[in-house]
Amino acid sequence: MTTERSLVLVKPDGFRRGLTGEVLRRIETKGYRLVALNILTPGTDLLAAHYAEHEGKPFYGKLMAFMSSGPVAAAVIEGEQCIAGFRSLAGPTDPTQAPPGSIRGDLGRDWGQGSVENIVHGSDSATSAGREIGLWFPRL
Ligand code: D4T
Repeated sequence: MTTERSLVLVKPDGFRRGLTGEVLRRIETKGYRLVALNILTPGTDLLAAHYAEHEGKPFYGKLMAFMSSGPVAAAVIEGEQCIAGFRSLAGPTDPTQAPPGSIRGDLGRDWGQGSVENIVHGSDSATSAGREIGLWFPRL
């Protein structure tokens, strides 16, 4: 087993609705360790780097507008298989389809805004985690 780190974001919808503590509670209750925490409103450069793989896609503009609409809570979490483990806690991308019990299923919904507001982001691979932690926590 190798200890992994993952980047978790409580997105602007989750932060605005006061759900940061609930998300962190689920992470800690699962048994993962919090390594770093920061509250910030991400700028365009950081978001463009974070979402580089989505540039040019039809939802890119709305995604960028949503993600820069207010503060996010960025966290680095740690634990064996925490990348897959947190993706499982979060549930699938679409909060309407995400099952009850998952963060997106319990806390998220479609607000009719045209952008997917789904409470959290979690890195999807070890490569992404390394890249994303470097972007959001350059001094870590
Ligand atoms: P993130 O990266 O935010 O954890 O989300 P996912 O890993 O679950 O989903 P993703 O990378 O496919 O999408 C990134 C981000 O874009 C939004 N999105 C996605 C959107 O607004 N419209 C869409 O059609 C899709 C596919 C939601 C998450």
